Amino acid sequence: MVKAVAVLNSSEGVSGTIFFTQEADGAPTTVTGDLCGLKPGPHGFHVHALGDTTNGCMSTGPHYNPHGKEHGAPDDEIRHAGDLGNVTVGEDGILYFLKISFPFTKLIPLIGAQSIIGRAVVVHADPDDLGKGGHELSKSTGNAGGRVACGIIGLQG
Ligand SMILES: [Cu+2]
Ligand SMILES: [Zn+2]
Repeated sequence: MVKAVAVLNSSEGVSGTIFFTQEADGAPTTVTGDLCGLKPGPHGFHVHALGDTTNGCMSTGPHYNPHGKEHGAPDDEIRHAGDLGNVTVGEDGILYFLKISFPFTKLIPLIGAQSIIGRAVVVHADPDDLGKGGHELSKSTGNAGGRVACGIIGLQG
């Protein structure tokens, strides 16, 4: 089993920890964790291509997209590998992840050539429209607004 972790922080008071585990090569990656300090409601949640935070979350690049597709929903055929949809935050501003482990997380492995180790996880200010909002940004970012917090995905023992 391979385990990874991303510690998220932001100047806007958002913090949290996201955990990734993959049992074996070819298995889906399980995503768990928690976040606090976000405004209530849905927030876009993605794996971005780069583990670079030299200019904050802006330098994490676009959504992780090794297959050169358009942005979409996690259960769409046409989507970025890093498209994890939305996480929904309760009225208390805290997100308690249950567990994300669906076939779609096969596209974010921790093992192999397309591993997400060394990339970044990003949570956004606004909802991800899943490519269907009709906005000029829908097919690239889901028009999910600013990048409120991010963390680099690193190996965990
Ligand atoms: Cu994003
Ligand atoms: Zn995307």
